[in-house]
Amino acid sequence: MDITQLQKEVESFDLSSPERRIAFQKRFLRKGGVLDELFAALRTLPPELRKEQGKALNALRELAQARLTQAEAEERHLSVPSRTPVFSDPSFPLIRHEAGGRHPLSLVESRIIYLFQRIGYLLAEGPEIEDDWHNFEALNFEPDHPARDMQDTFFLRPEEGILLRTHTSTVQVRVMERSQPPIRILAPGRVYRHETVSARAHVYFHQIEGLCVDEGISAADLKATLEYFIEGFFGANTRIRWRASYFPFTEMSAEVDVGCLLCESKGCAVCKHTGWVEVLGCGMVDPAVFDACGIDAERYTGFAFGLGVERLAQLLYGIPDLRLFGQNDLRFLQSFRGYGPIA
Ligand code: 2NM
Repeated sequence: MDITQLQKEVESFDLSSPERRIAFQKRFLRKGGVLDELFAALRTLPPELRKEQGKALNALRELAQARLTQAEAEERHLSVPSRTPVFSDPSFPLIRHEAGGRHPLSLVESRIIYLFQRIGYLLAEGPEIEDDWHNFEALNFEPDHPARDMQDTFFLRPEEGILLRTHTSTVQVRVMERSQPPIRILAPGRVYRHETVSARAHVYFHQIEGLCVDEGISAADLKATLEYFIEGFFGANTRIRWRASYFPFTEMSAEVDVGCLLCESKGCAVCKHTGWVEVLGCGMVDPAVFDACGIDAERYTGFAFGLGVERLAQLLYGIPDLRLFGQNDLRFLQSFRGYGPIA
């Protein structure tokens, strides 16, 4: 039987009804059809013809199957998928689906939290609108401490001492009020200060404070914990400098500087030509704070620390102006696109 003739027949066969399609299947695709016979006859051919004839028969069978599939799809009002877009208006503006990114403050916050969660710290949260007791009194601020002034703190209801928290130590106070040691917590959040907005200061910023309280906690624990953190955050070879300091809520207070990352301590605007930048404050919690919060200061000791998220982000990414964090300028934000949850 002539294959070219059969191909023409396959191509022109009327497939418009189910009956016609069954007839088509019987003639070409089923056992006992022409193709089946021709395949069987291959064995009788001389080997040099067998290969070519086999190929031609396979192609014909595929063609028959494709026509049948197409006809059945059309019957169900489904077209066989084509490469032509359903919506094709060449004048229509291209719709770009761009991946978003995380805000640099969120990246830095995650990185800090990750490092402390690894050594057993739990997260704690509290309100941004606070009272004088949690923000100042319990933290051992003297009645006439300058931070308590309207000049430095946003009071919402001055006569009742209702204010916007100036640090997240308020959260630590709330945790100590309602629980007993061992306590190991991290309190991230937004805080407010009455400042003139500039490249270096803002009316709000983000802090992470930590607190560790148990029997026998010493300044050695404080030092080891914070050096672990700084090496994890900035890298193992970061230069670290400890300085004595003062805070109302700690007795033995210290600040930690790292060798300026931006100028490699050669001197620049960020380190004010000293080669060092301050990254955190810390100390051993004053027993007066434990007394105020209902923790037995005879039995327990603890350390606390506070760090500024904007400040660490500035150092890590070399950001020159604090105001960039709050302006949602896409040119700034897009430079962090694609950074993972822990940068
Ligand atoms: C700092 C520096 C030193 C601090 C103290 C406390 C509390 F509530 F336990 F007393 N929370 N955070 C602390 C200590 C914060 O920030 C620069």
